[in-house]
Amino acid sequence: RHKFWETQPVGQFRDAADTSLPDGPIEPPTPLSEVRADPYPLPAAFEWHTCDLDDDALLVDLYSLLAHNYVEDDENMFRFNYSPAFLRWALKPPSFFRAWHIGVRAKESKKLVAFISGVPARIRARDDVVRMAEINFLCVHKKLRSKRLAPVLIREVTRRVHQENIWQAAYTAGVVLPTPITTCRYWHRSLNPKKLIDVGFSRLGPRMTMSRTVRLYKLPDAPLTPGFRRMEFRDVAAVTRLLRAYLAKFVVAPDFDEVDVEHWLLPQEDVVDSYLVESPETHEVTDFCSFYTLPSSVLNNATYSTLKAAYSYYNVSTKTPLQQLMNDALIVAKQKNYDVFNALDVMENESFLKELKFGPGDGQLHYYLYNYRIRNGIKPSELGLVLL
Ligand code: NHW
Ligand code: EN5
Repeated sequence: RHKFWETQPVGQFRDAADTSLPDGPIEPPTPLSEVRADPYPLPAAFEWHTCDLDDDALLVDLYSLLAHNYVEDDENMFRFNYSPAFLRWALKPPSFFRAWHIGVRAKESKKLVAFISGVPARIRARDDVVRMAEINFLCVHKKLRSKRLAPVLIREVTRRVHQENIWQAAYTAGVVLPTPITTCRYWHRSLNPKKLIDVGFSRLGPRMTMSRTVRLYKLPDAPLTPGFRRMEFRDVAAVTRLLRAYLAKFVVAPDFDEVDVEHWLLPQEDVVDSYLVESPETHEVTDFCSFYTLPSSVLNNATYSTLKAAYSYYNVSTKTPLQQLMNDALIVAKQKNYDVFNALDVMENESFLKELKFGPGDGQLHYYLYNYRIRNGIKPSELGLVLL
């Protein structure tokens, strides 16, 4: 059934019933001297190209490959449209490896036709903090599909990760592979319902008119919580403390330090946004919320070409109720002209989704670990990890 995945150190569907297998690495590391020294062979017309994301021309080539060939919804109405600035942010975190930004070009035209990437991360699974690669942006040009190029890209990124003495990885996909540690659902909160309906992202509910729908999703003009403000550089230490304490509650979560928080959570216009509540009395930072910006191209619509979507990222509440905090996040997203606010049912998100008028989407997101077994998997609410 899975000619490639059957050969890989991942939980196999046939082992699902075997409770004797322990949590942790599926196979031990091999000596670095035994890691294959040269790249896997590609079909003759293609060559590997390690990408330099500081090169604006390369970045635009990667942006275009993804803008035309990356993930679509099941009815091919929308396609993710990660911005160049977002890609640079996502692929150049602290201590990133340039060798993990792997392109495939046509030898003759030098056109970029496929890509896969990894970035380093420390991810905790139960009590075990593991150095991993987060694998993302696997893409093969539409004209080169179903030729078994994806397994070559995956083997090549695996080889380059192994060269750094890293033996585990985390990744997500909309498709089912052997074997998810958990399966999450996307939820969507309309901010601009008229546009969402016009482009076919959502539908007018039964017995609903457009004006009733617009009223249903109306939000206040400004955040309601006293002390709610945008995160600044001076907040990095306080946010790191809040986030570390919170993420400790989940079975699988990143192990963020201040350097990570500065990169992943300090606001960058139209890339990532973070807000916090600073107590007006004590000036203590008590709550935190964040979202990243990922527009989608609208395919085949005469009026609109893009949907501006915010995706819930990491949120921590210790004093302001999570629902109130997320309502303020919706308000700032609306102020900033986002059309929709998306969230997964991870962490404690279930506690506010229905109350804040999110509705379930038609997409799922499966989470995977490579070469790390978690017996029986976990629930979405036990997952403290959001990948971009
Ligand atoms: S998920 C988004 C993936 N990208 C897209 O969906 C974009 C649109 N689609 C495409 O570009 C986020 C192509 O359809 C792709 C497949 C390239 C997806 N993950 O070349 P063939 C990520 O980026 C398997 C993993 O003929 P294709 C996460 C499939 O099951 N495997 O197909 C990436 C089959 O294997 P099987 C996937 O359609 C994580 C084989 O590929 C997959 O031309 C990567 C068929 O290959 C997917 N999303 O190209 C794994 N989709 O065994 C990282 C299909 O079933 C693992 N396949 O026969 C860890 C590595 C690091 C380890 C370090 C220790
Ligand atoms: C990520 N790093 O399917 C890796 N999106 O629900 C790739 N549906 O936007 C992961 N089909 O439900 C890929 N509107 C997995 C996601 C791929 C993209 C995808 C789904 C997620 C999505 C929308 C549009 C569906 C269009 C037709 C959807 C309903 C919204 C409605 C709003 C009002 C309240 C009820 C729900």
